[in-house]
Amino acid sequence: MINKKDDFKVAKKIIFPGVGAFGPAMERLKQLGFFDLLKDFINSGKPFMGICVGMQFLCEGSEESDGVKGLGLIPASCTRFKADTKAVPHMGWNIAANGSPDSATYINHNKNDTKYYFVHSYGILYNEKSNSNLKEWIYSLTTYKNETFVSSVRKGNVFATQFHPEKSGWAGLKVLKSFLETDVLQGPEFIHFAPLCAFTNRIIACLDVRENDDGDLVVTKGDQYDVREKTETGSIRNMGKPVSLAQQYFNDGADEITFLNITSFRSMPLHDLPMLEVLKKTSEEVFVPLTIGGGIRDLKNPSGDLIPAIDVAREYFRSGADKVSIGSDAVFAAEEFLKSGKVLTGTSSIEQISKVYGNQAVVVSVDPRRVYVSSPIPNHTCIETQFPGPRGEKFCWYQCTVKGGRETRDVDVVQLTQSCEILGCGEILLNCMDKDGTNSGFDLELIKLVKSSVNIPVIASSGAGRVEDFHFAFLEGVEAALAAGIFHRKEVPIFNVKKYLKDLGYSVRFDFD
Ligand code: 1PR
Repeated sequence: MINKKDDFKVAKKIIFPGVGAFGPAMERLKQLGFFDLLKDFINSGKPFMGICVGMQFLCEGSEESDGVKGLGLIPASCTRFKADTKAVPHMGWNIAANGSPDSATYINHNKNDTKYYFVHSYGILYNEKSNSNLKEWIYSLTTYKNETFVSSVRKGNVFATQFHPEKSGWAGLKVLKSFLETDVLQGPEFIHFAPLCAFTNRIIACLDVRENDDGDLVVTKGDQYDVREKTETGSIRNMGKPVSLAQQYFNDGADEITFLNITSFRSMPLHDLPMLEVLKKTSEEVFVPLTIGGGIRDLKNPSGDLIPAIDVAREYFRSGADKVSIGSDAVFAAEEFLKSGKVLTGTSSIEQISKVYGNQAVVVSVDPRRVYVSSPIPNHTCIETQFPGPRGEKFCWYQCTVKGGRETRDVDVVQLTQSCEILGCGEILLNCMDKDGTNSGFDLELIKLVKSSVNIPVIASSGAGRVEDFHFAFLEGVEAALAAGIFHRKEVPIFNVKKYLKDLGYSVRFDFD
């Protein structure tokens, strides 16, 4: 681990897993005095591997942070994906393809089944004509809908991936192992071709975590957010231990794991965040992206000092989280934003965290519930529903809630998600209080409404009961679908969901390599 400048002298190989936005990452490297030391290390001919921003660092610059210079080794700049026909960031699993059959020294190019985890809005976009000067660098290409980009580079002692091998399951660990164990880095000249898009729809396992009445941290599961047994004791439902369940879902093939600390609306001092330990232990054994939600906001410690949300998030990232999910605080931020006439102040938790860690690191978790009305109302986006309300109302709007659904606010789901996208969130976790725990299928009308309102990825959540439900959600265009109850109760294994989707022709990730 490189902690100080002297560590560069003894390092034999360096892996630089850069995270965050390009500008702040480069600034931080310079502040630490590491920018030039990395340059010297690479020039010395010792093996270097960059990951994500660690790869972009090798470029001349990035559209993400105008005027900030990278190392300039790769003769290219990173540009933003176009959100014309697809969600941005490119967040999920995709292939890294190469036309040379014998070039699989590091990456499994040959089997189009091998998928790696990507999460980025910027990259080295590729087209055959303009990128002829990149020829000697390109090691693999990946296509995301209508754009192809360079997903890894390799030249001399330098190897770098835009995807995250450390989050790409066993396939990714093989990439890291090859880099660590292989000394000869020169390979044959590669044949470049733009591969077909193999972007997968993600299947996410969600673990709602809280203390039970005995003070143990357990995974629980609610019915429309009520997590107590319907018995006389009314104890908290206990579905298992957070770390071991996460391990199980990783082994079962979950593409991502989400932990939600569901009682975090209670005040918590920074040093006592219960999920930090869960994340540390999980990230030692689980090699897919981890999202943590619950209590991501400005906190006060017992002495009354303010701890900004960015510091809270930093603790979680350091403990192994890849994304943080913001619930209640996103609703309050959206209210402020709308009230101010859409002024960006930079002070909301979404803005604080996305500025440093990038949009892709900030998820907004939405807890809406239906409000039925007999005709459309002026201040909220209403839909005509196929499932009329209790008094036959033909319209409804989706009201946002905070504090685990305990309090409703005068913000609808379109206002919330659109505001949060502008504030800098990179993904929407779309729960639905009416559907949660019902096994009756996702609220497809809600999904359609939100999906058509934002350009960022949307995760369908709440209500999954059968493998078919995932297909129906994906037909509405969501990038991912999440379930809890059916996985915890072992009613529908993750494998069955993926097998069903694959048989229907979806691109799906199986990590059997
Ligand atoms: O407000 O930033 O502290 O975040 C709190 C987080 O905790 C929010 O993301 C909120 O959704 C979540 N939360 C709070 N209370 C509950 C509860 O259940 N009492 N869980 C709760 C929300 C919804 C999903 C669930 C899916 C799938 N749970 O996470 O896993 O609905 O369930 P299903 O497949 O069984 O239908 P903050």
